[in-house]
Amino acid sequence: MAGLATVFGSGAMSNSVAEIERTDALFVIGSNTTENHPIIALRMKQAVRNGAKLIVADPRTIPLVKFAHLHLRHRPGTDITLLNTIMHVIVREGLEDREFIEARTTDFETFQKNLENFTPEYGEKITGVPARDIIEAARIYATAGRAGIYYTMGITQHSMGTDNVISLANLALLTGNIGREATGVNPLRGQNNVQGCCDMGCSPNVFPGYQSLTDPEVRERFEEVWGTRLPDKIGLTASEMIEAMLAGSLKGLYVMGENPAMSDPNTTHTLEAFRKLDFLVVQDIFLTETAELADVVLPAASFAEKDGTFTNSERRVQMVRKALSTPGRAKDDLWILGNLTARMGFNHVFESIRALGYKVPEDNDAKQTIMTPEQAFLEAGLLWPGIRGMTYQRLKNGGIQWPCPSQGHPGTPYLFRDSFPVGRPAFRSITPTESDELVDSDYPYVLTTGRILFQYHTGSMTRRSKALETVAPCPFIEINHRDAALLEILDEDPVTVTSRRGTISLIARVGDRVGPGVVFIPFHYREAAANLLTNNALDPICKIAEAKVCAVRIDKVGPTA
Ligand SMILES: Nc1nc2c(c(=O)[nH]1)N[C@H]1C(S)=C(S)[C@@H](COP(=O)(O)OP(=O)(O)OC[C@H]3O[C@@H](n4cnc5c(=O)[nH]c(N)nc54)[C@H](O)[C@@H]3O)O[C@H]1N2
Ligand SMILES: Nc1nc2c(c(=O)[nH]1)N[C@H]1C(S)=C(S)[C@@H](COP(=O)(O)OP(=O)(O)OC[C@H]3O[C@@H](n4cnc5c(=O)[nH]c(N)nc54)[C@H](O)[C@@H]3O)O[C@H]1N2
Ligand SMILES: [Mo]
Repeated sequence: MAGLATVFGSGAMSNSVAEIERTDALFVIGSNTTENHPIIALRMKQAVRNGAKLIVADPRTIPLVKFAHLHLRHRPGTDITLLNTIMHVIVREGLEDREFIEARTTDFETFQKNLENFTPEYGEKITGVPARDIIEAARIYATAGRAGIYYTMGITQHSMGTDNVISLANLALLTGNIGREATGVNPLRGQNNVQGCCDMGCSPNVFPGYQSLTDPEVRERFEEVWGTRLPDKIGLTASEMIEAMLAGSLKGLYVMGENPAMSDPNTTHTLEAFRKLDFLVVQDIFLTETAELADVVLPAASFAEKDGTFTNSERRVQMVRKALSTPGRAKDDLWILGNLTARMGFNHVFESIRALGYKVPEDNDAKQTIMTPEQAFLEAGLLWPGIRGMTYQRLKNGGIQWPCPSQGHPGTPYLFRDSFPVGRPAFRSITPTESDELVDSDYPYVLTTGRILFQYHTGSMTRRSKALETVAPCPFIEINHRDAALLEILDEDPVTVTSRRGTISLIARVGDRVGPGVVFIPFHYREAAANLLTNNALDPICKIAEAKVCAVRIDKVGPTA
């Protein structure tokens, strides 16, 4: 059975951002789009103005809810039950797309059978969403001509994150909402070039272009062009590296453009792992909390200070051009890596350039020791047909969406029109599992963490901006007014929040943004770092940490009434 996860393996949107305006129904789940993808949110609002129906499934009343026909405010960690229940209703009411199911999928019968117990009443009991709303959501999504799913970290950052994503794929396949314009399964990516990083093989199991490093033929091709032997064993994910550092099997680490000392869950555990390293290099544009721990810090250039390409959520490769000169002794990332590998005596650069048909200077030391961004891009195209048809010349006239296999190819706005890379994907029955840490009498609140509009992650960049600090200067916890009343906490009161892993102090924001029993803290603020509280339990398949659910206690600071 071809795994559904590999259907959407690149992590990119199946469809394009511009298509959002032409959908008939939008299902936004676990994505605070207005705050975290404001430009995409504008398209969603336009879709609603054009007559589309918007369903938001989120434990918090996020700003997008104002535009929604339906808000499913489920309990954090109950997405699978919610989705299975929606699919139960679709099948019960005969709203599934039989033609699509027969032509393009397999294993529907077993799948359908396994949905039988997920009645709306059962769904309500587990998720807290009224049964009638679940029924309405099923009808809106399944009867729309074109329906798109948009999801982000509310879906993935769970110990069952992979199963959550597979459930969304099931939903799209069930209704034939994939492989057509303005439909699809669309993860809105996070960092500005995270898609480009994945495309270029920044995952432990693949080379550039999602080509498996355990496939000997693939490996041979890369070895030939790169002129070196390559490992045939899958490496560690970033989250697994922490455990390997603690175990002493990983002794050296090179961190580039990441600040794990603040962004990884369970900070105390993370810092303990970092202290065990023999050697740490950090390459960043600022001196971060992680850089403070490093043996060597390599100052890098920011996006505005270099040439190259960035790839966005919709697989669009776009050129960036150097607009500012680099401050101090900072150098761009490619320059640093090129020089580092050159000093290690490695000149694969010239092997691959030769393979591209470039004339390689005889005295390559003197003439050119490192690759230019354009050469690196050409080399990537040599090894990955998905971008082979793109050149800097073409990209100068605007971005192009992969796959773009040849010079005359216009690029691909949406995927899977005629087929899936895995052939006919199988429906996969997903049994709900519980979050790793559940509430109890000692830690009675579910903490979910995330972002706000005015700050970016660990704040290494945004907290240097006076304007942003004026608008969003300090950490806070969102708490429902009913819980606040029980705890005798008023809006703006200082509180402490404690989990099994740590304690932080911050102010309370009392209201109705979260439901009773749930609290939210943004993870941007080092003075009350949310990751001191979070759980480092991992999804067993993709190894993402459960940043979206852990159990906490809240205490009022100062004299109680
Ligand atoms: N301003 C700003 N924009 C950003 C970023 C930033 O730091 N600041 N970061 C960028 C990056 S790298 C990323 S990955 C994206 C992240 O973008 P988002 O995923 O939109 O951001 P989050 O705030 O992490 O959480 C998303 C939503 O998940 C909901 N949620 C919590 N628990 C659950 C659950 O169990 N189920 C469901 N369905 N929903 C749940 C939260 O209430 C929240 O509304 O944003 C990108 N954009
Ligand atoms: N509790 C909790 N924790 C989370 C999450 C959550 O929702 N809740 N979300 C998780 C997610 S989705 C993400 S993406 C991570 C983000 O976690 P990180 O990636 O660790 O956070 P950032 O603060 O974005 O760090 C990026 C660093 O890159 C540097 N940088 C910027 N541009 C360049 C460049 O061109 N070159 C180099 N070398 N460096 C550069 C910045 O200065 C910054 O220090 O956090 C994760 N952690
Ligand atoms: Mo992210």
